[in-house]
Amino acid sequence: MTARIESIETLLVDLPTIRPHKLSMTTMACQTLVIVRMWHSDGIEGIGEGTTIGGLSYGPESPESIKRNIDCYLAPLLVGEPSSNLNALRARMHTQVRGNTIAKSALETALLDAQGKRLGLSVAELLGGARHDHLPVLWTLASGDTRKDIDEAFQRLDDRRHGDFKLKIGANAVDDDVRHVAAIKAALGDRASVRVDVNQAWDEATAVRGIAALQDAGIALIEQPIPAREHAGLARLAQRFVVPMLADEAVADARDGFSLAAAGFSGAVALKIAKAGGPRGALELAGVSRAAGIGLYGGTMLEGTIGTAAALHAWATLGELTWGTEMFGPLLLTDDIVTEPLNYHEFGVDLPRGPGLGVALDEDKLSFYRRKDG
Ligand code: MUC
Ligand code: MG
Repeated sequence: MTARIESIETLLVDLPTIRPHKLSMTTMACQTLVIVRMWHSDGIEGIGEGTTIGGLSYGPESPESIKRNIDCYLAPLLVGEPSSNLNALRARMHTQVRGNTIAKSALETALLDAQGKRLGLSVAELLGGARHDHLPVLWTLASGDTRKDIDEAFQRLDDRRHGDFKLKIGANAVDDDVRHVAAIKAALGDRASVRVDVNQAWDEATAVRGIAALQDAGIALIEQPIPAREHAGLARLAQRFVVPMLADEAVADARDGFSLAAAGFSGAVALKIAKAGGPRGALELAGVSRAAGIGLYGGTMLEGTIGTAAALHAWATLGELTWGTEMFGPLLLTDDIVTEPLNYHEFGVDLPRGPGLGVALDEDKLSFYRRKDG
């Protein structure tokens, strides 16, 4: 008998960060995961996660809106439908609900997890098969303090945890940011590559000044220097500098990737399941980008283990991840809500083994950290 979706529960889970994480638009002391539990008539449970950064400061969905829009709009579209037809379920969600890509990603993840468990396959196998079982993972230095960032970087290098670093800038004056970045790069020398993420903080003229100085300091990649919607400006910066640009907020799905490439952009795109409405949409963006000669990078919204595992299954299917991944979200959090954490070692992380996502909820931790009033 065809299994059907029986019920969907969404939970908000608040986990403290190991230190303040300072981005251009917010400083995070806690991360809120939106966890989806989806039960099917064959007794299988699929789990998913939708997560954003800093309430509404990063993007148009908040943890609370993700939960509410799943409960009120998306879950009713899915409950009662056959569990296994992901194409039909995606079409229902995408035609009847606009936007809300993080909410959709949590649900698509739960559907893939359940289908994998049903068939005895990992999510990577459902997506066509893994090309890698260990993926490189960088670390973001964002304490806001140059000395602390340098110490943190050396610790991670010595532990063989991370070999590449991303610095969050844009909250301070451009000259101060450049000094901070150049000091860290000079301290690390050839031991590590250093990139920056400006998170849209500069206008184009400031970006030209800042990027020229960062390029001279030996920075390897410049992420989202100007506002997301300025595709033509990002293409101009990509053409102007030798150091490549990484499009993050500017590109969510395959259509954005196409329009960015058509505007003359070269460089790389940050794939994120949260931006693309799930692993499938993120892989569609990967296909368009690759066809346009644009490099790929496995991006995070600082998800916990469930969302991180979902993304890893998707990135593992890609032959080439030019710039590796930043799937370190669980390491930024003081605790976890799964029984077995991901295995980070040798500058990367192992792809969890299936079936499904290959991760399981720890019920005690979940009931401890879940928000009781929402
Ligand atoms: C972003 O914009 O890249 C990813 C890593 C990190 O520290 O913040 C995120 C968001
Ligand atoms: Mg970014």
